[in-house]
Amino acid sequence: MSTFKPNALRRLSTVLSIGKAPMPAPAGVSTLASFLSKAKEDYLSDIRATPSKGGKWTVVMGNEAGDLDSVASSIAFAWVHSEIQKKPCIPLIQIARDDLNLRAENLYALNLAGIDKPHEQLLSTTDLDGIQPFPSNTFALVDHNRLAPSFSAGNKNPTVVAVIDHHEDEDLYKSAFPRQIEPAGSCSSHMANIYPTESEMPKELADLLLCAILVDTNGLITEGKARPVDYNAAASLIPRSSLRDTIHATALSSLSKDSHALFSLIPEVKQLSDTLDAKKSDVSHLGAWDLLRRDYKEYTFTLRWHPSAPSIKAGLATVPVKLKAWGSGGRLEDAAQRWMAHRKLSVLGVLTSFRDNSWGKRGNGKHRREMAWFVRDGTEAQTLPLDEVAARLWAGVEANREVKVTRHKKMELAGVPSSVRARAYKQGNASATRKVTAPLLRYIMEAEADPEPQTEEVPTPADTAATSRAGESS
Ligand SMILES: [Mn+2]
Repeated sequence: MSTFKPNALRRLSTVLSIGKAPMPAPAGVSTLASFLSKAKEDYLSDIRATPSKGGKWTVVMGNEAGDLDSVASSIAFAWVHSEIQKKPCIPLIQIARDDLNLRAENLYALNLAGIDKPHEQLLSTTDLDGIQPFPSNTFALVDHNRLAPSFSAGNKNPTVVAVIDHHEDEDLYKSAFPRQIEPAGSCSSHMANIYPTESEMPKELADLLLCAILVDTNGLITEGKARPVDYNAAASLIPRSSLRDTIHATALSSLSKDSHALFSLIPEVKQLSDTLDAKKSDVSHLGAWDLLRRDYKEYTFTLRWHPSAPSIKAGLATVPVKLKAWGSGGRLEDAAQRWMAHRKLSVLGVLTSFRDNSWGKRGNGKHRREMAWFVRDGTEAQTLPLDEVAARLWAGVEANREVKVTRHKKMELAGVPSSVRARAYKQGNASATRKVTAPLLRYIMEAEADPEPQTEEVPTPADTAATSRAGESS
């Protein structure tokens, strides 16, 4: 906080002087929760009775990591589409129902937004298990911008009608409208900023979006990932959120546009952010298996350099605890083998992000990252050119000047079978998140020419550095 000037602090302390007593929560059912329950019930009854009825629905999804940003953004989109634009729209949370429990910060924020039985109120992939092809073909994407293959496989005319995101633009779906893919700390900020001004936003939705923004920007601190779009979003959300009852109204209206960075100093905002952060950081109850699937994304690559150009599946798991604390003694190798077999993966990257001297809790130590990679010759599909793929991966990762890896001497990964190759690294650049690693992996796997580690730099997209400040990945 040392970057704030004393006069700005004084200004803030005068405008934020009084906090009114918290108002009791209004009686009755949450607007947002009843909307979600009804949408889920209607959607499931439509597709179960007459599968073709799925065609009248727009299915909106966040990414398959199922983080709060994805959950909040997809719910916000569905609300606007259904309740304001009067077109049927259902948010699909891209994780299994039981996996909702892996993110305590999500449960907390959903509960704050009146969604107190998310397992019942939200549509998850578990609700659609075994239904092939996917029962709807109109999609909206938030918090990612490429439709996963399982939604288009065997599906007639799958169409992406809208994209709102803050990841690297993959240049797809050019006729989608809106199609807004711009850097931001949180996709939820885009959702707040494009909310129709003439319509009232339910308090619960403001709470949900605000929580997501706080999680993604470390509480809107100036040293974090927050950008002007995030501050603008928070400025519009706070007066509509349940914080409006505890923060004095004049305090908010007095915050001028250029002092939005001071949001992190409002006690009520800081308290909410600290609570979410504590929930998110406490993964001490999770073992290796849960840690691998808690924050996980999956990709399909075509090995164009190989004569038969096979397609493979690869996964990237982000884990907020250092490898040695949960993966030593063969635990990482074991969990990785099981997860790869379960997901039919040829490549798995485990990306850790943590602070020194901390066990899953936020400490004051230095922010560090590690990578562990596994390449596996699966028996499910075609035989993988195992050693060629592994050699490309090691060479490509080791040559990359953005991640700056060195071999991890304390993680030998000796406990893998002969059909698996594995290597662990320490990352020299702790700011390079999965937003950097995912495009790098795609490049290494798909580039037709051999990556030349000695003479040629492996490129990473120009805009990734800007979206990958220190902190957790998105
Ligand atoms: Mn996001």
